[in-house]
Amino acid sequence: GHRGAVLWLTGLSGSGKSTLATGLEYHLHRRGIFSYILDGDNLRHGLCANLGFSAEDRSENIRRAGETARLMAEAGLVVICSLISPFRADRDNVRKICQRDGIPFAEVFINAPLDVCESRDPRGLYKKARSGEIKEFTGITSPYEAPLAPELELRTAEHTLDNTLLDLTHFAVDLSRI
Ligand code: GGZ
Repeated sequence: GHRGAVLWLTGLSGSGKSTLATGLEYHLHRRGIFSYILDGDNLRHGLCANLGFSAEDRSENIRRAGETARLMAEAGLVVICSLISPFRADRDNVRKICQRDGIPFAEVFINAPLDVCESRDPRGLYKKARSGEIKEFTGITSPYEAPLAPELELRTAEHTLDNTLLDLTHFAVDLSRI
């Protein structure tokens, strides 16, 4: 068996959060651990559909994702949150919300240099941010506050996906171990 927990993946667009979240879900499932992914891009089509990318809206986005994660973790799931979550104060707030209820919480810094993320540019968003077509884009025209003391840091530009995924999976298994 395992207990509910919240893994909070934070990092730039293109840093590898969604890829790692999907891979982690697969590996946890193979070990009989029930998980669920809360992805920023996904939530913004439903629960957070009325939110944009101003600092205020991002904070509210993180608050809603965090409260949802807490509820799902209370139900026993390992919740994998994949959001840029650029502000320290917002991430600290989610940590408090979870820890207040005795839910294991871990901030996981998906760390890749901006130039690497920008060269990946899977959806062409960095290009649009550079041309001014997208405003307030994280890393270009909106800040990203890197975690100061994350429980785990993964440097995705320096390691293979398989190795990073193994590290993340072992960490998640430990966090949810009863
Ligand atoms: C950052 C943006 C923006 C702006 C659209 N800034 O990498 P993606 O494309 O596929 O996923 C990103 C997603 C970010 O949503 P989050 O909810 O994770 O952001 S936050 O935690 O800051 O609230 C990105 C896309 O939306 N996207 N416009 N201006 N990312």
